[in-house]
Amino acid sequence: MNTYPMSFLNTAEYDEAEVVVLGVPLDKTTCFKPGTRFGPRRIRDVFFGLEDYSPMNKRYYSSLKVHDMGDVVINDLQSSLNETERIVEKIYGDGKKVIGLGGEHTITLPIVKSVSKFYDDLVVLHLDAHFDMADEYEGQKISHACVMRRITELGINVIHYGIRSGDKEEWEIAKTLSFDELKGALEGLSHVYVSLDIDVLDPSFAPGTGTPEPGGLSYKELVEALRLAKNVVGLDIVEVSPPLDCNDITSITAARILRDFSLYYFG
Ligand SMILES: [Mn+2]
Repeated sequence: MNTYPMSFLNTAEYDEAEVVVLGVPLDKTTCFKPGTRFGPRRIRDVFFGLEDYSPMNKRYYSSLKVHDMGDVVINDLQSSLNETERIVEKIYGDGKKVIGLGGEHTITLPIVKSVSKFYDDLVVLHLDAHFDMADEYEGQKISHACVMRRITELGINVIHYGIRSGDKEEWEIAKTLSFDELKGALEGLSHVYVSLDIDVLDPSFAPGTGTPEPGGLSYKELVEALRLAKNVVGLDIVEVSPPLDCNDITSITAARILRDFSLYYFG
């Protein structure tokens, strides 16, 4: 682990924390423009500029016990994923919840694998511009473009929202919901994992990402969708790419979601 003792996300020691932030700066299967390896670090840095107080929750972030564990050490793809899976399993075994910071979207696979060992009725809410439902991508089964397909194969139900890009086959095997359909689909679920690819936002709201797609959600629309999820037991925010960003808009947006939804989901 690479730890960040001065992280502004940190409000508690590990033992007393309810929530653990884990950076996974994996940036290996990114196809178009790399840079997500810098995501966790930049999100931590810009978090400093946010108010501690969250008006949406009428609470201070610092009232939540959050431990920033630092980043998973990245080696080759498979050992990095194995290490992520091992650490996340330990965190849930200790009775805590995880907020994962990417890194590329592939990191959701080991996180969800471990979380699903603790909740056998886990459902994934996937917010993204892309389905990530390809069977393989550039000859790889383990890729950001296949991550939701691999999760589905674990027997875990995935709800897609905000999707506007994918291969014909992906549109045939999966569907993206309207806001009202999402409302219905999330009703009555007892354990939800939220996986947020920042490119679900319109590129005008989140330019700093490797595969921007026009026609995305506004920030307010994203917040409305995120608020529909109840009984959330884990969250990741992925695909923030600081080298491609403009005025830190995308990192600040990710930091703001982290502040408001760590409180909303786990507070
Ligand atoms: Mn995407």
